[in-house]
Amino acid sequence: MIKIYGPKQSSAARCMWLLEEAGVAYENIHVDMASGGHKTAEYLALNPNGKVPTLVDGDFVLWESIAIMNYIVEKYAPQLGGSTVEERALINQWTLWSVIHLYHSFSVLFMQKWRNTPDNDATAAAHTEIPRWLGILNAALENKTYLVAEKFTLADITAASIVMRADVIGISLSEYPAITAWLTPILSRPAAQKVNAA
Ligand SMILES: N[C@@H](CCC(=O)N[C@@H](CS)C(=O)NCC(=O)O)C(=O)O
Repeated sequence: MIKIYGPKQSSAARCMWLLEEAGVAYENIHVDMASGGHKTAEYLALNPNGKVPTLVDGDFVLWESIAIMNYIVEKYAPQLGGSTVEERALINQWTLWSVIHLYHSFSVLFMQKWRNTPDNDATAAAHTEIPRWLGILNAALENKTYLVAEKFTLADITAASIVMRADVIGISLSEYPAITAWLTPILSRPAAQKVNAA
């Protein structure tokens, strides 16, 4: 059975959400990040970055959440990966954008919670960047139900898995009506509820 290492409150959540959507059985392996479980020799042997998530599928080991999600889509849920070259390219565009820009800025604010001394420059930069990223996402979602090709895809899971944490970092989505109109039904999907509500 597939194993996903990492807590549901981390980037591992989007991999598990996708597995739930795909109807693939998996085991979530607890990694106690508070006590450095992601920095142990045993874990570093799987993922030398000391970050979560990591997927183990039999003898196959894979890290980086987007690589993991692409693997799951290709192997188990091709319907979530787009049906034309253009759809797949746009899905790739939004998944990469989500982790490179959106996740990066969100994670800066997350990390401040754990720092003894806040990094004021990084915090200020994130507060400048996040409205820009959310503005781009909001514009892309105007009059649309989903990000790509008017169907639910990997792109929606990836972007939503990050945006849904806005309240945790004190960011209001009230100025982004197209985002909230998209996010609310997506987070109500049974697969999302199973992972994110826990
Ligand atoms: N690009 C990586 C980012 C992974 C990442 O930053 N994971 C965080 C949790 S959401 C982590 O493990 N942080 C612990 C650390 O950096 O020490 C991915 O998408 O898999």
